[in-house]
Amino acid sequence: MKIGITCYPTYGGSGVVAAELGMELAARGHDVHFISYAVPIRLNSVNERISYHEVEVAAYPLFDHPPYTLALATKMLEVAEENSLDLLHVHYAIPHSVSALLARMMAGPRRLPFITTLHGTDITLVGSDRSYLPITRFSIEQSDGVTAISNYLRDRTVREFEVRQPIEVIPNFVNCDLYKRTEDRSLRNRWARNGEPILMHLSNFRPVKRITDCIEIFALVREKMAARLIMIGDGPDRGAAEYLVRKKKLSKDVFFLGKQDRVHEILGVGDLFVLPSDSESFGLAALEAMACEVPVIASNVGGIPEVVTHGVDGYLFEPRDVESASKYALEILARSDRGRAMGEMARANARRRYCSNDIIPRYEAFYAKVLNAGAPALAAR
Ligand code: GMT
Repeated sequence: MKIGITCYPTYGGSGVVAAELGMELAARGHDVHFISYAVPIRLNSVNERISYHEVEVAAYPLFDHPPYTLALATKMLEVAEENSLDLLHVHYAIPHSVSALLARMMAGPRRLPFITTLHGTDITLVGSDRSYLPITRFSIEQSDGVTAISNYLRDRTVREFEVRQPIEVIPNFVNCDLYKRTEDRSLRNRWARNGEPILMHLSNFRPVKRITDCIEIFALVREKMAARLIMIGDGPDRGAAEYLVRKKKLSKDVFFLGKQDRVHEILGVGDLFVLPSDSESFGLAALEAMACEVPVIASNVGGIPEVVTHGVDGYLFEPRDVESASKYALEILARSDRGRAMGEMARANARRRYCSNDIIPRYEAFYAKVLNAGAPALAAR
């Protein structure tokens, strides 16, 4: 198949999923065309089946807000025509599915179906802003196929948007051959020379992630035992988190690594992953940690309970309850055999339910279903 993929290319789970999906599809023999304003994060594979098409938005003094949605629609059509794309697959509804809808309309008799994958804040935050709701609902309903990355997100979309369109749940996935325990001790020694346990967090540091709670949880753990905290990523709340680290005199124990490309290697030395978000439709970073045999403590919100099983491969706590979170952290870290056993369960569960080898064929099957559904209409033309 020839597939056009659009996503937010900068830091964020939906861009990661789109990039990983494109690379996996290319490895399975499909031609993948990324259409976006920057090269998607983690798109690091050089492959003749992967192309990148940059969307440039013309600046003009009249445009206080350059019309990206229109530039994207134009580029989608251009790429589709030049490369005979079979379909477009957009990640994050706003505004990508509106652009795809315009591209499909402009394509005229040449059929250009599009699939929208819902990721989370496109529905839970942005989509619920009343001003965006009608157009989000319209573009979802106009999609030739819609997927959501968790049951929670599917149910919430149906409930709040009252969409009639069926939504198929195709969960996020992890490449279990790439994401695994890092045996190289030198990487671990970089941060924990004396064998201190390592807590980790990975996100885009937006307010919804509550990264200052990671610091609060770590501070409570640190009162009881030696430990290190590694913060991977960047975003608006980094300054507040760094300030809190200084205030609590933890600068020697907490490392802010910024945005990283090879997160699989870093996660692979962790002993505990911390995800205290206020809201999370899936929690891809938690899954990636689990594949690396890292148990997770996370807030009991959204789609997280579909990924992390309380008491088996991690623990769940009420959002903002840093006291309970720190108790769970200590329970895992104070007994390394318990932590290891939970880590092994975490990898086993990640492999069993979310391995890319099993999930990518579900996207392929969904593409085929959408293409076949359109075939009679095309034949009738
Ligand atoms: O976390 C964010 O705000 C970024 C957002 C995105 O779309 O880039 O992440 C969402 O999609 C991820 C990938 O599917 C999910 O793992 C995250 O749970 C989801 N974030 C939220 O729902 C807050």
